[in-house]
Amino acid sequence: MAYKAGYIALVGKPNVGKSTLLNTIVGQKVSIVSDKPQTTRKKVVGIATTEDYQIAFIDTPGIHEPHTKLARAMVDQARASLDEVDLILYVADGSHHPGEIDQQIAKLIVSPHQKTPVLLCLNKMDLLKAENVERNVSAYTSMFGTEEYMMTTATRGHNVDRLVEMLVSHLPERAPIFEDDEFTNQTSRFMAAEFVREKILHATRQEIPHSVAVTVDTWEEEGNLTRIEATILVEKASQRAILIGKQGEFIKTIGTKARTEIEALIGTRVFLQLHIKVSEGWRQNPRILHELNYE
Ligand SMILES: Nc1nc2c(ncn2[C@@H]2O[C@H](COP(=O)(O)OP(=O)(O)OP(=O)(O)O)[C@@H](O)[C@H]2O)c(=O)[nH]1
Ligand SMILES: [Mg+2]
Repeated sequence: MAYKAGYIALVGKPNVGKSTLLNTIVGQKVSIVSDKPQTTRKKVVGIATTEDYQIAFIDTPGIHEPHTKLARAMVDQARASLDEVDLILYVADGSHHPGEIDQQIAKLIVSPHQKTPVLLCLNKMDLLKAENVERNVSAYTSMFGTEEYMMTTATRGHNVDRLVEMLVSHLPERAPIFEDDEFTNQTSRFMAAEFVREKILHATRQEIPHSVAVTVDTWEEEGNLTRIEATILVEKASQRAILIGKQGEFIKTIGTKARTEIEALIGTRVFLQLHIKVSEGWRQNPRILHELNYE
């Protein structure tokens, strides 16, 4: 059989499991995951290669109602991906009936101007009550105008292989686009910053997750040691105090957890130094968003 390859955009609401699905299929953590909505901020390319196919997935920020310049940039990133791909996989929380935002996204991707085929992944099947299966499946399939769907539990890898089979059957015959050992297009620097941000998302609640950005300022390789200095940007002095914690314990724990993952990623020992900077309203500041590459 001829080789199949192509780009697939993962689109959906925040927190439905797009990044979890991507990491499971690629077999590596290429996109950070948390229970906080709007975890993914920039589109991420994750590549899955086998002897029969290669899929370059574009993981996009969840589409929602944008209230800040950062959020608007995130929604634009997701929208812009639609034209660049061979297929769109709409990922939904299948345990919930579709709502207003699903309806709005459906209008966006099932319009006459939009020619890319749409397939459905109804995730979080583990949370789906048996009596709601038919009702939810028919609501999503009719809303997105497709009978091609798969129910999955991304966290347990359940049905993910069948989902991939469904996707591959719709891909064009094409030679591989990327090298077979490439699993992402992101730089190690960017992934390191994301790992730090993920540890902060996991350890904090309320407004902090949305107020945080991370930049890598220096990256020096000395033999088997990589020295990394990164800055955590927050919006208020009170958030800075929370992140530092009693006697600096909080930030220390974040650093240790992130360092372990960065070491696994780049394969050297890592010395990670974290700084915290208060920058009021950075999410509305075009200059800072530009510096963070969020536009
Ligand atoms: N119960 C259950 N939880 C899941 C499943 N898939 C993902 N999750 C959880 O849902 C939360 C959100 O997962 P993400 O992969 O970050 O979701 P996302 O769609 O990428 O979210 P954004 O980046 O914010 O748009 C995490 O806590 C995951 O562990 C699933 O199949 N079942
Ligand atoms: Mg995500």
